[in-house]
Amino acid sequence: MKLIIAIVNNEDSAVVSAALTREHFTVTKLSTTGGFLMVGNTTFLIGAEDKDVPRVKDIINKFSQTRTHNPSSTASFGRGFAEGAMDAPVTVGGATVFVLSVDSMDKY
Ligand code: 2BA
Repeated sequence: MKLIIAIVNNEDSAVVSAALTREHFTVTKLSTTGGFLMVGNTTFLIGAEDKDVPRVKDIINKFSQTRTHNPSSTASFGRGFAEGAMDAPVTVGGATVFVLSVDSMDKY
């Protein structure tokens, strides 16, 4: 079994969530914040059988768009801003996906 951790743009999170649940994957959504831009994003936790990992990744990839973050359009107070790195537009995403091996999963 694997634990998939996927960091998704907030604007894509609803459609990603809907697509995953429609295909009977179970997901947990966390409200998170990127450390560089200090802009909100969504982190999905998805427990999945090894054989299903490619399908989960395909769905996330299909519904996650790459966007350009214009620093002047949003208040940003992160490290990048502090270092004066926020003058130029920043390309964000699609999604950032980690796949971790799971020793066990129990429900009590
Ligand atoms: P943020 O940390 O807010 O980063 C937003 C975007 O800023 C990144 O897009 C990247 O293009 C740029 N960026 C991030 N750190 C940078 C740095 N130290 N120097 C220059 N540019 C930098 P993405 O790579 O698509 O990442 C989107 C979000 O995914 C990140 O938001 C963060 O929340 C998460 N993420 C990405 N890579 C990660 C990693 N290795 N570990 C943990 N979280 C990660």
